[in-house]
Amino acid sequence: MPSGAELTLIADVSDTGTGVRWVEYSLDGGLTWLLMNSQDGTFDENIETAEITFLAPTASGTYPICVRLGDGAGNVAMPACGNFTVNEPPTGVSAGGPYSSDEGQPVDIVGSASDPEGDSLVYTWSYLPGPAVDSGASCTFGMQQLYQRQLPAPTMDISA
Ligand SMILES: [Ca+2]
Ligand SMILES: [Ca+2]
Ligand SMILES: [Ca+2]
Repeated sequence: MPSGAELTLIADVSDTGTGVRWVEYSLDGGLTWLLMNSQDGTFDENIETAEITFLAPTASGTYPICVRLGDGAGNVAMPACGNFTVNEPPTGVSAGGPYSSDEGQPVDIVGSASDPEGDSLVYTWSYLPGPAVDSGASCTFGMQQLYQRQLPAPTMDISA
């Protein structure tokens, strides 16, 4: 997910004795705990669903997330933990251009994009004819090569 995205955590919890009385979550490995809400309004049964909505951290990375619950007898369950990843989408995506060519002739097209985390990117191209292209003209993309952080430079043939 991107940084700052709204994230809803849903946890199914149960207690075999007195029933669930509270559910908490932690985003810092168990140092700080915050209450979650009961999906049916009250933690008063043996089986409950807890939920909470929060904003993802603003820095890229993998974060721990833990849930724990307490019953009516004062028992606190061992936390259950997992993690989630904050990863930004590519930025500065540009297809370059505008491009032009005679009918039947290839066009070299070069675009660019980058990723905040330096993730390997996969690119796809599509073609939208401009007003000077005859109706019914077709366009095919040639072999595409993939580069990290650099758009491929396929050839594009236009014919009519
Ligand atoms: Ca219990
Ligand atoms: Ca309930
Ligand atoms: Ca990324």
